[in-house]
Amino acid sequence: MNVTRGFTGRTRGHDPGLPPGQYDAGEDWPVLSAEVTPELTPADWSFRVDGLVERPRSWDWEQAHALPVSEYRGDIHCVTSWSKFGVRFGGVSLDAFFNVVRPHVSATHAVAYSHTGYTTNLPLADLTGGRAWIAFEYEGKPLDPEHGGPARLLVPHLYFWKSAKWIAGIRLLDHDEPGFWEQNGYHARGNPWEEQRYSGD
Ligand SMILES: Nc1nc2c(c(=O)[nH]1)N[C@H]1C(S)=C(S)[C@@H](COP(=O)(O)O)O[C@H]1N2
Ligand SMILES: [Mo]
Repeated sequence: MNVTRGFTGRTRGHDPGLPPGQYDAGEDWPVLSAEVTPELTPADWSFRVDGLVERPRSWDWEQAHALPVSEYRGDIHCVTSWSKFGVRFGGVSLDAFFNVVRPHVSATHAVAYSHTGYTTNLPLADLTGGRAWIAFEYEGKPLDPEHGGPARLLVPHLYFWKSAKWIAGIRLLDHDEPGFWEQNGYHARGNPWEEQRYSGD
């Protein structure tokens, strides 16, 4: 992750931190929502992990905040071609939730769903190993409602549509099940470094 970029200055021309077909949005952080931003307070929020797990369970705001804090510093990439460098999110690693529910060996895929009904599918392997978070904070402040606050999924190594805002839960499955954008032609995995934008890429 290019955490030193802010100190060294950006290179003109091709930036090695920029996946193919992306541009640097600089300070801008565009809002992309298929839904109206919900009025969701921390008191209303909950997060559930179920499906192919040993012990399905839900966490409320306080319970989720009792888990170890974990931070992401790095870049994010939207399929509409903007990227942001060197952002900082605070939250809890999904590993901490999975340690409690214990995914079954048969679990290979996941569907993440929002309190609004938005869904997105991912390989389970993309949610483990310290690469995915339930994020509550951006740059040290509570996540803005339009960016998914009070809590969103964060899977920064994949295109940002996988990072479901207003995250409500993750269901583990033994097969892949297309989510909202994936049913509309977007890629099942969405790796920006391989430009997996649309199904067939
Ligand atoms: N619930 C929900 N989550 C969502 C979306 C959405 O429409 N609804 N859009 C996705 C897309 S396409 C992107 S690029 C990012 C946008 O996040 P931002 O609005 O914070 O930039 O959220 C993703 N998560
Ligand atoms: Mo996006």
